[in-house]
Amino acid sequence: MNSDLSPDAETNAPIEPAEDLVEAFLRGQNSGGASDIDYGVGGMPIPPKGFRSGFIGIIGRPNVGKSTLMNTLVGQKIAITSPTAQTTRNRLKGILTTDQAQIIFVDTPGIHKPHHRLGEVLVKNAQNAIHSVDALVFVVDGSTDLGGGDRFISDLLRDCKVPVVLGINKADCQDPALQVKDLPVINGNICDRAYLELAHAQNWTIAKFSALTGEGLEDLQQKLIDQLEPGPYYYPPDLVTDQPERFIMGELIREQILLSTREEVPHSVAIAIDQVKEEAKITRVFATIHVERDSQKGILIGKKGTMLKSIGTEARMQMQKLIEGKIDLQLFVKVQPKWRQSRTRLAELGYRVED
Ligand SMILES: Nc1nc2c(ncn2[C@@H]2O[C@H](COP(=O)(O)OP(=O)(O)OP(=O)(O)O)[C@@H](O)[C@H]2O)c(=O)[nH]1
Ligand SMILES: [Mg+2]
Repeated sequence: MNSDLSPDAETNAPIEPAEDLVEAFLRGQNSGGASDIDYGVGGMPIPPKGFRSGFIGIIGRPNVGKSTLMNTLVGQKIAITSPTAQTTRNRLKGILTTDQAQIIFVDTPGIHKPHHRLGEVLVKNAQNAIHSVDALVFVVDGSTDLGGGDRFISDLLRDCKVPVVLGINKADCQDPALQVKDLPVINGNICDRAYLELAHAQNWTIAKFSALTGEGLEDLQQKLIDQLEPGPYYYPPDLVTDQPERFIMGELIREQILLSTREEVPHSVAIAIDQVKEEAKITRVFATIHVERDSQKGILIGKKGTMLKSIGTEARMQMQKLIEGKIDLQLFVKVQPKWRQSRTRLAELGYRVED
C-alpha cells in the first residue's frame, strides 16, 4: 500500500477546481508545470535558477473555504471540505510544485471561540501555524461582510513577522449589496470596502478569487510565490501531501458522517482506524467511530442500521479506489462520554497541540 499521495509527476493546471480525493489520487496528476526536472545525486532535484520555495499557512475563521482553496491550488482534494463549520481538525500539508516554485500549503482548522478542549487544541494549532510558516494567506468570505471573527484573526496577525496576503474568497457569490462602486477593481471585481481598509491598514497584499471555480487563483498564486525567498525543493516534485493513508481512510469515513448528519453529531465524532489487515485478495479495515452520547450513537446507526450501512458503503467505495483493491470495512460505534474534553482521549485520537 502507498504511504502517501505521490502520483506520477505530470503536468496539470493548478487552478482547476478540486476533484474528488480518490479520483484525483488515481489519476495521479500534480505538479503545475514541473517538467524538465534536473535530479541531483541525492535524489532531490536541483532547483533551477530563480526557483522559490517555502511554507504558506492558510488561516481564517471556519467555513470561509480554506481547505477548498488548498485543494484547488494543489489540483487534488487532499483535505475534506463540507458546508459544516469546523470541518478541518488537523494541520494538513498540500504541496504544489511548478517550474518556478514549490509551495507547501499548510491548511489549518478555522479559528473560532472554542467551547471544549478539542476546539482549544484546534485553535491553538491554527494559531501556532502563524509563526511556523514563511507567508500567510488570510482567507475571508467575500460573500459576507467583515465580521468579528475576521477582526479577531487580524488582531492576531498584527505582530506577525511574515508577509500576509488577504484572500477574499467566494467571489462567485458576492452579494452585490456589499460591493462598493468607487473602490479599486481587483481581478475584475469591485472589492468590499471593509476588507480593503483592513488590508491597507496592515499593509497586506490583496487577492480576490473563487476557490470553487478557480477564478482569480492564478493571480493569488503569483502573489504567494512573490512572498517566497529563493529556496530548494523540500519535497519530491510529484508529492502532493505528506498525509499517511490511514489518516485519509479515517477522514473519508468522517466526510461521509459530515455529509449525512447534522448539528452536534459531526462535531462529536472522531474516527480511530484500529487495524488494517492486508490479505491476498482483500484489505480488512477495522474502524471505530467515537461519539459522546447514546443518542448520537442511535442517530449514526439509524433505523435497523441503515445509516451506518450507508456511511460504511460510501466510505468503503472511496477507500477501494484509494488502495486499488477490495476492502472489507468494519465500522463500530462507541460512546466515549466527553471525549472532546479529555486530554488523554484527544491525544489518543490524534488531536494534540503542535508547535
Ligand atoms: N460559492 C462558493 N463556495 C465556496 C467557495 N470556497 C469554498 N466554498 C464552500 O464553503 C464551504 C466551506 O468550505 P471549506 O473549504 O470546508 O471551508 P474551511 O474554511 O476549510 O472550513 P473549516 O475547515 O471548517 O475551517 C463548502 O461548502 C465549500 O464548498 C467559493 O469560492 N465559492
Ligand atoms: Mg477546512
